[in-house]
Amino acid sequence: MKGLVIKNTGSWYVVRDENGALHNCKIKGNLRLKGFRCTNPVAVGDIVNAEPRDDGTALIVSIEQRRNYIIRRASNLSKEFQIIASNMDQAVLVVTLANPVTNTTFIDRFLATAMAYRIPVVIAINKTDLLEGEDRDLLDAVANLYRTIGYTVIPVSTVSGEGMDMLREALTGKTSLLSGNSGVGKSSIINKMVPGAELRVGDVSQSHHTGMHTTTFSEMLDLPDGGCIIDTPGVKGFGTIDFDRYETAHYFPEIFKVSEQCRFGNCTHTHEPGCAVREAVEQHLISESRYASYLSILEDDPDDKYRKPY
Ligand SMILES: Nc1nc2c(ncn2[C@@H]2O[C@H](COP(=O)(O)OP(=O)(O)O)[C@@H](O)[C@H]2O)c(=O)[nH]1
Ligand SMILES: [Mg+2]
Ligand SMILES: [Zn+2]
Repeated sequence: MKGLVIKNTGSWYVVRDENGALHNCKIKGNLRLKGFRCTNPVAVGDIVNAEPRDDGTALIVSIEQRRNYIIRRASNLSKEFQIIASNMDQAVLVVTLANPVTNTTFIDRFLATAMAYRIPVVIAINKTDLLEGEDRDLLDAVANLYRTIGYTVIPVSTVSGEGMDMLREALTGKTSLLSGNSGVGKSSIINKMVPGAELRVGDVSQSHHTGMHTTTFSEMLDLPDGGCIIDTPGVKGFGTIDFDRYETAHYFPEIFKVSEQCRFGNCTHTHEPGCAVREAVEQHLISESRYASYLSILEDDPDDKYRKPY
């Protein structure tokens, strides 16, 4: 039997076969030994082959090649990784400009990491109902900044309904990973998009454990018009992918573009003479917040890159 892993409940996986039937599956013991050190060799989004057992459950014996996947450290001090999800078409990053304010460094690190994983990102700016006057101008500025770089930005509110149709359109027919800090409204968005989902809203208990040894039970939720959302409660983002720090600029498209004009081919855009990137920041052609995020990734301790709980 071949099927799609739609839920991970710890030791059990729910697999939907090609006829739409659901199977409770365990993993065959020796599957754990293959590949890199990983606490969960099978992830939501995986296409797996499973062998039925007498008791009605099945045993996952192999995993089809993944189109993509994202990982994070299983815990702060662990050398083991956890695969969060696989075979995604895009990630939807939910951010807020009020209650709570999403840090721009978090946004930019997420975008850079997703680009390194080659996963397109749609930015949903939620809670726009809370923004009035000057805060509306801030919303326009932030949306404009990321649109100029090439991202799709959708201002939304689960309260007023603003942007919900546009977000639904962006989700339809695709497998989307829903990410973002605790409290930004991910569960509220799922409840609007997935009829009958009824996820708990305002539950922040998960966030206390972020960075500690939490096991994440991810789930795929079907959308009424096709496609699905992957919900990974307790996971805000993912650790920086293992890219060479000198490649950081590759994942900031507007910085990368300007860097062609730098005097030196190996310019890090920090101190070098003839740096076109620093020039562009001074002329406000590259945003200061984006440049600051770029520098913050450059300054990461290479041995510590999966540890930041962002
Ligand atoms: N004002 C406002 N509050 C919202 C909106 N969406 C969600 N919330 C509230 O934000 C809090 C966190 O929402 P939740 O969906 O649990 O966020 P999650 O932690 O990302 O899953 C809850 O109190 C929600 O009622 C919105 O569009 N506007
Ligand atoms: Mg939630
Ligand atoms: Zn430079």
